[in-house]
Amino acid sequence: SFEYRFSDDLEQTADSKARQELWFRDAKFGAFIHFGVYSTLEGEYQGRGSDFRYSEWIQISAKIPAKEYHQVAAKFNPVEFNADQWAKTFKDSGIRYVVITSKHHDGFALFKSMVSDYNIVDYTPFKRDIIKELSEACHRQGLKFGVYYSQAQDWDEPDAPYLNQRAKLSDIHPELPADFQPDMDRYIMKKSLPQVEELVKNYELDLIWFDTPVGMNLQRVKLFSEMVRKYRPDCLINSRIIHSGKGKIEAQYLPFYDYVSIGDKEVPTRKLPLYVESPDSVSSSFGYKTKGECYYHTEEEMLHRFVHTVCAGGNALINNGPMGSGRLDPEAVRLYGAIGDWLKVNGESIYGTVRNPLPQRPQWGDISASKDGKTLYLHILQWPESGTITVNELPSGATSAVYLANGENAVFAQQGDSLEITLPANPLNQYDTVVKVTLEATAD
Ligand code: FUL
Repeated sequence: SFEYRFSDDLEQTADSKARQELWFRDAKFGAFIHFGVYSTLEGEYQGRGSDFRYSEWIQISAKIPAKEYHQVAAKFNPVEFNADQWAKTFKDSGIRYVVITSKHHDGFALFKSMVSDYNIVDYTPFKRDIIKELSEACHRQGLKFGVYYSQAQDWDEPDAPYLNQRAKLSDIHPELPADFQPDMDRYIMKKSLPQVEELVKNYELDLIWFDTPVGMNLQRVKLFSEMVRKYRPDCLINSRIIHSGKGKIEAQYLPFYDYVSIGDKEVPTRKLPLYVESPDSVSSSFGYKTKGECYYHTEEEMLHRFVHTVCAGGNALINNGPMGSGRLDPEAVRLYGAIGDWLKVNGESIYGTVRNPLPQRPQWGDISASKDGKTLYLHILQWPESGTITVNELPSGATSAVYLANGENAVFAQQGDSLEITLPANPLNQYDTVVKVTLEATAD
């Protein structure tokens, strides 16, 4: 059913609208990357922690004291990391932008930082700046590049807000005095704001992806947003600078970010007041996970989630978790490849499209449309036993219907504002057969 999760009457401010650059709206397909110290643990530490679905949370799920986690970090050596090969793999799969964890909640930075030596260059035998190499490689491939940065949660810093139920602050920092009083502003001024400054100054960012805004308020949001705008005015900012991904969007914060990241692995099913991106993943985790429960989507599920997201008017930022060695997860590469193969034939029904302009989502699949509203792309996701599909409440008559898979005309008949297409016996694509319907007049 079509539900509006966010209040429907919100107006975008002119300011935020101006920054929602076309590249982002047209791109539709992004690669999210969760990579860090946790990638080497694969979801388990000394027999603990694998019951939690996100492997990047291992420090909390296995209650690893910061001192011990540092020892794991000091051995992080992803020698198989190859930025050009990563970027090429993404590009070949039809991906248009990349967002990688520059610092996740564990506090470890994948870039050279003068602010804290707890970073890949200063703290590990690897010594190479992964963010720099990947930014350059992505831009060489014509991909947009962004970083995830956990601005509020930082388990390495006792001053950062700490709300985790699986481990107490004293499990992670047993050295703290019993009367320790955390001071979030001290953490922000000492580490997270200066690191964001380093990122926006040094890495040619097209996008910054904040996350888990515990303790954030208007004053803190302003600090981060203004820092980004000052050095990189065209760099897009996501809503998790203040909004967790669930619940109402508050108008007072709209000037400080550019688009909405909805909940983890949530597929949007309705219209939203701002441009939307869905943070999805090829598996039930974001970081690479082999221990405990972890499932991967099938190719069909992955492609259907992607298509529904685009037809609801959003981008799919689909995550892969590279292995601790620096190699991409072959399962992720395979799933990206399946989407990529489909996009090679059906890409015009995705890139640069807008959401389904009709009042309903059909039973057999979903609908995307060209910007001028004159072309509808019918995505047949469930091949109907009846051998026909119907589209109702069309704004005008159809002049042609063509299968993108083979360029052949589809057999169609019209009655009133309904269009019926008689399908061949078998799907032309096993996951999504697309019919391109051209209308006489614009839908609005
Ligand atoms: C969440 C984080 O806590 C997860 O680890 C992951 O990064 C996801 C995309 O956002 O809120």
